[in-house]
Amino acid sequence: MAVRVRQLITGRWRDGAGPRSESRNPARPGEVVAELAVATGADLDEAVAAASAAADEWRRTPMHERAGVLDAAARILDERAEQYGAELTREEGKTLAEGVGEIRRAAEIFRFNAGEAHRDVGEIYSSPRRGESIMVVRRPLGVVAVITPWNFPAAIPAWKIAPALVHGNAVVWKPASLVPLLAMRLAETLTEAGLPDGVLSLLVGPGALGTRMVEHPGVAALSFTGSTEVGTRLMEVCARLRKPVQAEMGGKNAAVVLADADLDHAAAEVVAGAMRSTGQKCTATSRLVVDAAVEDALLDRIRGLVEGLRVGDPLRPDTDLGPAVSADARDDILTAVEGAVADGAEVITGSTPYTDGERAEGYFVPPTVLRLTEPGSSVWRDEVFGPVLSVVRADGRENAIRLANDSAFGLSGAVFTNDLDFVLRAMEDFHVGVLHVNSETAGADPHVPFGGTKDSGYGPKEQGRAARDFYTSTTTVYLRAG
Ligand code: UN1
Repeated sequence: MAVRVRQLITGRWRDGAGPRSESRNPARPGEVVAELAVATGADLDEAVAAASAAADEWRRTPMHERAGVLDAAARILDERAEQYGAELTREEGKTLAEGVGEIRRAAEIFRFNAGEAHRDVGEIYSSPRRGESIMVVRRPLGVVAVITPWNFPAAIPAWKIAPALVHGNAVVWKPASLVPLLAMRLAETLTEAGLPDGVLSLLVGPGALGTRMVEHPGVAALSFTGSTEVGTRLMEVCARLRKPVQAEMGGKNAAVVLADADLDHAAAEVVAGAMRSTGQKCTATSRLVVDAAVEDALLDRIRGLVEGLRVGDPLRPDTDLGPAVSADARDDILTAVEGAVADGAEVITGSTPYTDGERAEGYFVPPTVLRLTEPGSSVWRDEVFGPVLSVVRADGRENAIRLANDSAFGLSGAVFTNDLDFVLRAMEDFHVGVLHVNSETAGADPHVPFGGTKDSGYGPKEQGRAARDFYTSTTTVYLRAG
């Protein structure tokens, strides 16, 4: 039943030189999903050498031809969305609809980036000198390292790898060890689509391999998504070696609901933002700031919706909430909830661990809503990365904005109101990289910039046209006839 996962090195599929590893189904931990031998530093050296050798030919390949590979990959992903989506669900634990949806989303990301070949435009400036013009040309960075998390095993790698490739870079990719099967599926898709040997390498291995990858003299830059802790460490390596870095990290995203909001709509969006994908998104809604006048009415609605969520095997089509990704993740979430309750949080719903049946056997956690008497506790400050929503009451708009900004993070935020004045105020004063007005905090369209501020993000934004700024460097050319 388990799939044999191989590494992609020098264009060949083969075992890593390291020890055996596996991934398991978090809904049924007895079930091994994938088996592999992990990659080592020697594998990395070979991959980077092959990438460096392939990079020159790849960057000289017309952008439209590079885009053709991404278009073909998008078609393959669309054809296999059901199969790969089910595999994603088995390996990561999000629901089947979310798993299949994520594969289709990765296809859409490939298609958008293929379209960049039609849209690539440059800059020409007037010159103060006769007979001269000034232009800006772009070149790829060379071999870039891509390090990705387990929570979006297809979409996040797609939105890093696709722009890297279309702008002419070669890629060495280290995905999270929890999702090797999906990583292989994505890399297989690109090789089947015609990507030349060596342009992409897949290396599944321990965290230390990621550090080595970034330190490797053959690697020019890093695009990272993951925890703020690991991201900061890798950013320090990049700064020391003067390599460009783009890091997407944690979030502690707030939704603000004012008294004039449509409460049914706000409740549904807040619950979706907090609970979809078991809250395991850096864009998930984890804080709710609600105007005192509607606090009880909103919490009644939220409680009703959360208690209606069906928690169970994510492969069943009627499941709303799958498990946490691992035993450690489950334990961390439960510990955070216990700590909050010990600190005096009131449980609106959830919090009691499952003790029997399939939900105790798998890494399931109950969707939980906590009312805090005041902000500042750990569950308010620290990322929980699970289906846990912490609620505080706001007295007035000033106070609501202040509470929303009361975080070291600044990835996404939401405001629910029809008050244009407040919306305009939020656009200026709510310090987030992504602001939703009357919709939930998660989500990232492929054609628009994505990324956070404060502790959530560092370096140029991802996705859309913004991706080019990271994956290319510019030369300003003063051009005159000789
Ligand atoms: C989304 O909200 O659909 O790791 C994407 C994360 C984010 C991506 C979120 N970098 O959860």
